[in-house]
Amino acid sequence: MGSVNADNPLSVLEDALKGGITCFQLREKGIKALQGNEKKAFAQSCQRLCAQYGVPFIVNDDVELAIEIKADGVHVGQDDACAVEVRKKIGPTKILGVSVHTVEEAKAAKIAGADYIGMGPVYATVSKMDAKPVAGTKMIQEVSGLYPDLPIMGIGGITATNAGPVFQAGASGISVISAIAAAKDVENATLELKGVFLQWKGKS
Ligand code: TZP
Ligand code: MG
Repeated sequence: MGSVNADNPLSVLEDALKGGITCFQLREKGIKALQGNEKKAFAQSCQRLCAQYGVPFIVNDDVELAIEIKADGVHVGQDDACAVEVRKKIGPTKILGVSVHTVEEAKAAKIAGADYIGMGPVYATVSKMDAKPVAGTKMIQEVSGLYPDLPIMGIGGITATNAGPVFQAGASGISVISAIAAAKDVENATLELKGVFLQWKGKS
């Protein structure tokens, strides 16, 4: 997570759940990433916590793990497994998220059966080393105009202070790492982000 809270990720997750996150995605990446059974055990700990709060638990990249532990869904990027194949593997009811950067990719994700698309990085990010160049909100605006029924999650450098334009461009939600995971008070930081979300989307 590249955060001051990285030593205790489960307590970060629990505080974020208390603060009101509505979805959690496990991104186990980097040189210290857990593998094999350790990764599975950690994933299941996160999954149990999410279940206690009634929050969907999604696995990034690792389709097989998601299927094995009966996660609520999977998120894949353009360089990961093909979204059409992932949809076939996980069946019609699990959540499928796909990262996209262009209108064409958004269209393909929709056709593949994506439940939502992730778009970014909206702003500069310190959490993804191989992130694409900063995209701003223009592409979100374009894609939300073309596919108004396809939920868009803005991602990349989003905070409570700069989230407004992301919603204004048509995003249904925001995905964050550092604004929550690196916060001194994780629950409060989450509440603050939730407040911005509710201001724009007006639901709980
Ligand atoms: N994809 C695009 S930017 C990003 C990902 C996974 C990282 C988002 O992290 P942060 O800390 O919210 O910028
Ligand atoms: Mg990926």
